[in-house]
Amino acid sequence: MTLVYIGLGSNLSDPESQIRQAIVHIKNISNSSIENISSLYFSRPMGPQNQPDYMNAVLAINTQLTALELLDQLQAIENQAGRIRKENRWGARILDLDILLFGDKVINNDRLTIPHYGMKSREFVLIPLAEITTNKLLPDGENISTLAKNIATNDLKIHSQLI
Ligand code: A4P
Ligand code: MG
Repeated sequence: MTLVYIGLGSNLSDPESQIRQAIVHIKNISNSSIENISSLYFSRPMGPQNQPDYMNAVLAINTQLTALELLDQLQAIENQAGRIRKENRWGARILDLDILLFGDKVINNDRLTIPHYGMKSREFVLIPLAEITTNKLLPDGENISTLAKNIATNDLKIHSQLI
């Protein structure tokens, strides 16, 4: 079993219900179980500002899948939500599911970069992640709670509870 952290984000087509629906689908992934779910957060867009605000959350699962098998499952859930992949970097999206951490593995291949390349600079990842972890270290030794405490909140707010 590997403890995995997944970041969820949405800013189109009723973001709150996209995230709630995604959690239902993640619950149904084989050989995996949900261990913890952060609050649902309201966040300001990173990247182009001419896009709606986001909803973000982080959840923890225990899985027997490999990282690539899990990525396939998460991309199927994104596609099922109607996600259309566009060229524009950091643009609006119905549903984004990112693998933040996969145990304490460091993975770099053509389909996966783990830890997620942007997680240390994103308040909408670090703050929900810190909510559901205690004194957890990244593979490079940095402490998630410390990173979360020191990052600018950029208006990040708890919107509601997911459990
Ligand atoms: N990939 C590599 N590593 C991973 C990983 N750890 N987890 C590959 C998931 N996928 C990973 O993904 C492109 C490819 O990345 C995948 O095929 C997979 O093999 P994608 O989901 O199509 O692309 P993306 O998510 O649009 O990538 P991009 O443009 O880097 O977006 P980001 O960095 O995810 O940022 N503002 C707020 N407030 N909240 C947000 O959630 N999100 C973004 C998107 C922009 N602004 C935001 C938010
Ligand atoms: Mg993504």
